[in-house]
Amino acid sequence: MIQLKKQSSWKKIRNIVHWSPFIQQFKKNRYPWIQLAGHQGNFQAGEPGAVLKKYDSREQKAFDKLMKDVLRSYVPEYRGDVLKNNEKYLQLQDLLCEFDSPCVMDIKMGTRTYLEEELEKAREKPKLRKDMYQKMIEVDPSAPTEEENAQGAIIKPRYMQWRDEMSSSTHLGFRIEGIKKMDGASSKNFKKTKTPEEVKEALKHFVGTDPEVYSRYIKRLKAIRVTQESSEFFSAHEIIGSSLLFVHDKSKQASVWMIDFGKTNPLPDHVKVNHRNLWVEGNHEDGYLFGLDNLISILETIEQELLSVAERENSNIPCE
Ligand code: I3P
Repeated sequence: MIQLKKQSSWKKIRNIVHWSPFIQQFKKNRYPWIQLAGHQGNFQAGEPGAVLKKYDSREQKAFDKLMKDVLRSYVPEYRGDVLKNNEKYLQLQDLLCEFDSPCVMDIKMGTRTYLEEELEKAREKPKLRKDMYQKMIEVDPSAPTEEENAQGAIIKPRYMQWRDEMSSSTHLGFRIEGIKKMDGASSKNFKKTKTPEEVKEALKHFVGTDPEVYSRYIKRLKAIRVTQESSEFFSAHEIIGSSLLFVHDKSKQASVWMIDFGKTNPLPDHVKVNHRNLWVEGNHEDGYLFGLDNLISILETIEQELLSVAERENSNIPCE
């Protein structure tokens, strides 16, 4: 493990950062790094061009394998572990540093966001969560059962299943977790963004109206999909709660990476998944590729609509 060197004065200055739930800004706002989803407080500024993510042994193992897999170019580079203030971190490539005022979107992939082992654990030892009950009634006060209302608490799998069902996860195999626009405004208000139409509107809000940016995103997503289909890592893991991070900027640079492997588990020896089949407990299917197929198809629909509008405008045919 690398032990971080004593800080230089430059690093000290750099580390005097402003923390907010979603935005950490330094270098006079020129180098924003945003945590759109996931656990707050999990990240720290790293060496230039790197971020530090709180160590998690499952995620570390996944990154270790990914660095030797065909998917390597589609995930942030893993640069080993570091100790900072007695806390262990994974040092990861900062995906945003090449962009100028980037727009960022986090899309959580899959038809479910809990591992099969979480269900087993909850059955053996059910643990009531007041915070999850609160989060549930904030979105839908009518969602809890009478019993849950009386307890003022729910168990985690119940919350996670409700969350997947309320959003587009269960039906489309992905959901928008957060969006940060160029001006810095960020939103995580997508818990009820569920139908293809609603998702389409949110994607349009994020990408805008330039077909070229859609085309770059679609190209990259297709490259990710074809690589996943041939990846040893991808075929040997249940990939839960993992996201695709979308980044573009005003120069029309646009790219996507796979991130967040804290709930990516090696499959038991005898189990095979294709990431598209329906999940039934025991088959470990995660619906990742089912979601990616849907996501690509929605982006292609938007791109086609924009291209037809442009064509009509160019040929001066009046709109219907
Ligand atoms: C959280 C979200 C996270 C989950 C977290 C939930 O709900 O589902 O994925 O962490 O569980 O609270 P929400 O997005 O509605 O805020 P894990 O994926 O790590 O389980 P937690 O509170 O137990 O960390």
